[in-house]
Amino acid sequence: MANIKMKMMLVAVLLVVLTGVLSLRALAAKQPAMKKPAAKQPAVKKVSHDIITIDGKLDDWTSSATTFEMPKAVQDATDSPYGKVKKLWVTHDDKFLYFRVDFVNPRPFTDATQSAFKKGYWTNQRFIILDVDGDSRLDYRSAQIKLKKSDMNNTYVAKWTGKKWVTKLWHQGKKSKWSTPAIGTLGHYSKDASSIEIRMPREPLEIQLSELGVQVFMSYRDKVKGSNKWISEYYPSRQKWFVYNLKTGTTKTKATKTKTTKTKTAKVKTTKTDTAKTKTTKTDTTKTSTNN
Ligand SMILES: [Ca+2]
Repeated sequence: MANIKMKMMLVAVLLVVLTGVLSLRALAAKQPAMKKPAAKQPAVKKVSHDIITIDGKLDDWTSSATTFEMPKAVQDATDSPYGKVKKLWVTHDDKFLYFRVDFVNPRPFTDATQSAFKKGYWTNQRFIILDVDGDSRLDYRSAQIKLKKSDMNNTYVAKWTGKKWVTKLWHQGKKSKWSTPAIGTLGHYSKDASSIEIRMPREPLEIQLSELGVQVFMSYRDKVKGSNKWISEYYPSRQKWFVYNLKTGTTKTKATKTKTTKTKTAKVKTTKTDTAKTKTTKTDTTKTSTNN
């Protein structure tokens, strides 16, 4: 009798211990899932020294920014001298992406107020095109616009929905969440009009990868020095992208398969580092796509 009682007690004790162990394990298994943050943006290298003020003054662009030289073949083939781009600069901090475009020739403004272009020159001033999800198809583009009683230094960002362009980030002064100087989109030509610096907030762009595809886009019509037709010129080309790495702040060569043409692009890993000049890494990007 006593023996049976003992056995029953032992079983009871074992059950209690087992239940305890199981519930502890269940708790342990649950904990990491509960602690897991909603990872939206990729980890970012701290570049606290890269705070760029968008004011048209370029002295805050330091050697830590990544630079991309424009392909000579594209430069040489432009419709007008105003389509020629020299260099793209890209940098970022935890809140913003910063771009600077250096033109071969200053923008043909009528005067220093930068509020109008010379007769016979029209442009959309859409300089930056972004691919933020790695499919080598455009997602966003910047645009400069002239507002009433203002110059051309107003910037907004449009999103390509797959069918049409919609304004994603409004320019300053608009009643919109991202339209304040502290957190919003900004752009400003340099005083001599041969460069422009542009800032975009990262959060609303829903950047999914640490690698950003960037193109410089020149859209204009030049009656005086060009063919008087609307022209679209892309750097490095319509099919190729400069790739900027948000994690490292440097570039990496990347080739992707296109969704539309299913053409397999050869993977080219040619990363040249120019140690003499700056810390930048130049890249031969071969991301192929069919843009809209
Ligand atoms: Ca500046």
